Amino acid sequence: MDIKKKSDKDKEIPVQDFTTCDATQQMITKGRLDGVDTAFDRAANMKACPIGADSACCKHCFMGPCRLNAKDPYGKVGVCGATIDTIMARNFARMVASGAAAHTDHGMSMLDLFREVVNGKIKDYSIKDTQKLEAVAQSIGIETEGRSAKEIAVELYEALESTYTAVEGEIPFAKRVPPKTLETWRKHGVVPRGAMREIMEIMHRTHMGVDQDYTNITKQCSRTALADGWGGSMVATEISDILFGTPSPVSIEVNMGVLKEDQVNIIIHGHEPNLFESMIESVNEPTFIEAAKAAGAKGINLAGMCCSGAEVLVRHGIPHAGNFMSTEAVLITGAVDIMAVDVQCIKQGLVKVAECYGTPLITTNPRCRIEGATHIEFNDHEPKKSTDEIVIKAISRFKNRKAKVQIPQNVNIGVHGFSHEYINYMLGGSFRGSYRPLNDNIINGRIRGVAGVVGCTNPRVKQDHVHIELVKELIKNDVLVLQTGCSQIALAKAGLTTPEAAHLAGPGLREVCETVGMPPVLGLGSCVDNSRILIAASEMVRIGGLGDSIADLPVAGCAPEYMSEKAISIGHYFVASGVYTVFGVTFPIVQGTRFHKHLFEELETMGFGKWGFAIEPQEIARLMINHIDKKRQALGLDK
Ligand code: XCC
Ligand code: SF4
Repeated sequence: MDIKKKSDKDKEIPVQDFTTCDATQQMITKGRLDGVDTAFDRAANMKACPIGADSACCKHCFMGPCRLNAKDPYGKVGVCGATIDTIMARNFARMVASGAAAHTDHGMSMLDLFREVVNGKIKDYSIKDTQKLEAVAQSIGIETEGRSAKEIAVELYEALESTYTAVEGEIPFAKRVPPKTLETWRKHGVVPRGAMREIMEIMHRTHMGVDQDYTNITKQCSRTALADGWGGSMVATEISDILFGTPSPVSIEVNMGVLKEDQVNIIIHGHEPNLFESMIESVNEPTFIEAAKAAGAKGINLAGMCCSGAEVLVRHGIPHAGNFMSTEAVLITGAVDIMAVDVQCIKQGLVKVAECYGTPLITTNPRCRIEGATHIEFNDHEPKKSTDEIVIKAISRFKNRKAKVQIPQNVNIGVHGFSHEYINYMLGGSFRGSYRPLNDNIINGRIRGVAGVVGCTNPRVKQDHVHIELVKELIKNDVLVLQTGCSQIALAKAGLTTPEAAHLAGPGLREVCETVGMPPVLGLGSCVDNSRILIAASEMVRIGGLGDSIADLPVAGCAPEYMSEKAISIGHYFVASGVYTVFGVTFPIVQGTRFHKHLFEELETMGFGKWGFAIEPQEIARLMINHIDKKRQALGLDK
């Protein structure tokens, strides 16, 4: 085992300051004894660069890099003359481009798979949900009456391909946007064409010496982010539902206690559901179950982490071992017999931790190889080939387990899988349900408004703490909370995704939850499933009584512990769609600048949503609730 020498400078922070997750605390403590450090320790020992944190530097050309002074932002310009506003807007635009690229590329992989399934070249997957296929097709004007699933699917594939490739016009899912919202987008020229075109244009415009008007750059940010939310992410969600099934509520075990000492434990971590779906098949092969037993195990135990986990948690009820800041911690248990990853949010630091405990770390995607990890490429055309090989490796690691195993016994049970279709059904009480009861409950004030609380965990703030305290405060104030991604797992571990958690809600929300039998906190899935929130918002507009556009709704969004560029893209597509969106931790901007004013105030006056920023959960809740109340007032709901 590789023992790390602590230098005097390394501060040993109490684990309670790192995370509120008890299991993760236990494992960081164990890791310290084993000489293993994690991103928590590294964050504590590496101060964030203050200039970068303010986005006050530019390295877009080699006359620089240029550093401006956040304390006197207009005192200086870059060598080329770029102002602080240009520099920050360009940096922001490239974050949006990267985040949008991640989601749209993920969506494109799903679409590639869909194409090969539809044309019969892939047989290991099939169309599982034809009802959803028809609904998605109809939503973009494809005729479904009297046609076979195959005919509809072929046409749907062709239409959705333009989400990526359209050089002009509007992406197909623009047809789902409430008319008034779409009108605002058209007026400002931000309706996206294909994502490839938008991302290419953003990279061009942020090159040295091109777009040097922060408002114009922001427009391209909006257009690109919308190509993510209403484009790539939405395609990822809808196609995954069609291929793997639309989620409906299931009771699920979450937390590190889902690992089993006497079983072969396999963890899948990353984002794209195809790997996981194939792994589910592999671990259920009788021959492998026999082999595991022959190796002395009681069986094979499959669990997910991060968004890969969130995808199958909502579709198949597969247990979830933890969110982003627990991925190193889970390896410290010594109980993980293999961790297989695909793309996004996979810390390079996992290699070292995995090595310490003799856990094979397997990369599977050609787009994501990691030095020191073993690569077993996953291919949609023969998916089982790689997942079978991974299972065999896991069994052999179980047989030869050398690391001392210590599994935290924490397990929490929650109900997840509230696709927007299901919310419709649940509230309407029939398959031809509707959002009418939700709107009615908002209008009559039982529900004050709806909040989306989403996104990552980040070692710069105490893991899960901001998510949990924020959500508690929101529901206490009768705000219904919708969740995705790592945030949803934080609340699941805190026990708030159960119907019983209704007792923590304010009287109005509690009554609604108790009547319907639903939790006050609804888990919708992974981060691409934020598109489900967009659809839910559009439905609320369509049903009526809450204004004509998404910007009129008494709703707000938040990513209180975000860390990724994807979160910036998500945040910006919510803003561009009309939602007030508050981010925590840090915001890459110099406060008090014109670009700051543009994002945090002016966008709203143009008919969009706007950005907000606060670190403390109580303060974030106050901002969100104030906004919800402002919208209620404007709708004349509270006299
Ligand atoms: Fe990654 Fe999606 Fe963030 Fe979690 S929430 S840390 S992006 S896994 Ni999406
Ligand atoms: Fe400096 Fe301008 Fe070059 Fe940026 S583009 S590094 S501000 S000279």
